[in-house]
Amino acid sequence: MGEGSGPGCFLVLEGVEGAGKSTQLPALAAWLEERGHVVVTGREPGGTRLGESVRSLLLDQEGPPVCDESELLLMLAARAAFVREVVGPALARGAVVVADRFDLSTLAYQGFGRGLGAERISPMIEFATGGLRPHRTLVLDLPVEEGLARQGLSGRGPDRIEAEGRAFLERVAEGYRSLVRQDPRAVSIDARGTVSQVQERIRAAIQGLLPEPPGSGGGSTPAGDSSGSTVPPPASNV
Ligand code: Z5A
Repeated sequence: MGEGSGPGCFLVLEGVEGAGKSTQLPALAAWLEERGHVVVTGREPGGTRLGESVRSLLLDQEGPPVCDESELLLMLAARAAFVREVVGPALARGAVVVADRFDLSTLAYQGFGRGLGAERISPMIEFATGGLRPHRTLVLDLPVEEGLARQGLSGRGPDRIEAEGRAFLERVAEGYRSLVRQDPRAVSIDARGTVSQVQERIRAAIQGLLPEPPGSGGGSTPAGDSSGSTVPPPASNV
């Protein structure tokens, strides 16, 4: 999967709760479409029927008890489906894929947050993704406290993982910082400031990475749609 990921470009937004991923993703997708790219978006866990079922199972506070190991395996089951049903086919036809979370979430939340160990779970992630990695991971960096305050203002209650509390989220945040230091494809984006300031930083961080948009103009492609244009390849993935 890694070598044969196709001519598209795979971008991922990451970060702690409330960092602004879900706010920034549609704005980024719209900007890419305006520039003529075919854009496919998705979230993790989710993005496929299996993934959305796993999402409800894992995040619903009323759901069954889930031990840390089951949580990891379910996240990876969802990822395996997302890669094969959505990301891989979209990249093969030259789309720009923008995902809300991917492999760094597992390393940060399960590896660092749950303490399962990033090195120990890395080969499992690689098995689930078939070696597919994003061309760029944009880690929205916001102090945990600020993210929680934003979440509080949004009025949405915490999901099962968010309910783990402050110490857990601090381990996750520290995990992200450590992962960015080690991963040349990951960049830290200052997520403080206004929505448009953060969007500008994200756009700047993907400059030079995007393929030429198809000459006939772009447009969004729903996840899983097998139509779409082919564009020249960006830097090879994996
Ligand atoms: N998880 C995992 O453990 N392992 C894995 O492998 C994967 C995931 C893939 C998924 O939840 C959960 O699964 C997540 C990690 C775990 N759980 N936790 N905890 P999710 O990704 O769907 O939910 P989330 O990370 O908690 O997303 P979120 O809470 O929606 O945060 P966000 O998308 O980064 O933030 P937002 O919704 O865009 O913004 C939050 C609020 O702030 C909202 O009211 C905005 O209007 C506001 N906002 C956004 N930007 C700004 C700025 N710049 N200024 C002021 N206010 C802003």
